[in-house]
Amino acid sequence: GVEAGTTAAWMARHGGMYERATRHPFTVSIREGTVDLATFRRWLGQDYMFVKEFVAFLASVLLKCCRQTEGLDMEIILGGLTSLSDELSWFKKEAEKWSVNLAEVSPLRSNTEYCRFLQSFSEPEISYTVAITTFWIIETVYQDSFAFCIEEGNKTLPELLGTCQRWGSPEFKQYCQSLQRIADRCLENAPADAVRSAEEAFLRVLELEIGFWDMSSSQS
Ligand code: HMH
Repeated sequence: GVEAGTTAAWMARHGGMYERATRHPFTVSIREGTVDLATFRRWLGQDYMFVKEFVAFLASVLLKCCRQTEGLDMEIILGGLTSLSDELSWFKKEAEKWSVNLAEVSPLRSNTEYCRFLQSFSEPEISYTVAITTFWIIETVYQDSFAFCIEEGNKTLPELLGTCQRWGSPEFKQYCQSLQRIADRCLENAPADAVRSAEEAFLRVLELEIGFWDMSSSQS
């Protein structure tokens, strides 16, 4: 199963970093019902910008998939693109609900840094293995973070439950697990240097996710 793979070994080896990304004070404050709503609005505007760049990233993952592998991966990635399309509509609706003017949002530094990292995947030299592993961990950080906000004992505000369910739902978890199986299969068959690059990208994502949460919750 999923548990025996390379990605699970990384999550164990880098457990501290993974925990910092998925149990960040910002998302924990959502779960505790103490989140500052100005902070939530800032996250919403910044994440909308991020997701637009994430679409372009996923297009590059899809392209590498088509060039490098056979099998059912393509359908799962296409499903991912469809769900990002829904996500963009969701952001627009949610922004209206929270009176966030998306046209006026400009990216903060950590967001720009993360987007630059995503853009680097358009280079054909970056392998499908590294790209799909990166995609998996990006989605998984959100899945794990927001699932915690709707787990037993949460005091999440009712008006934030929709956001948490978007990424915290059992369906989204299953989707992340199917990405994990693809990543593990690729990693099993990849040369050692590709595995090393994928692990570096995994750690870089955790770092960038922590920076993204920090950026959203900092008062400056
Ligand atoms: C910063 N990471 C960030 N935003 C997202 N929307 C996701 C991951 C997952 O979709």
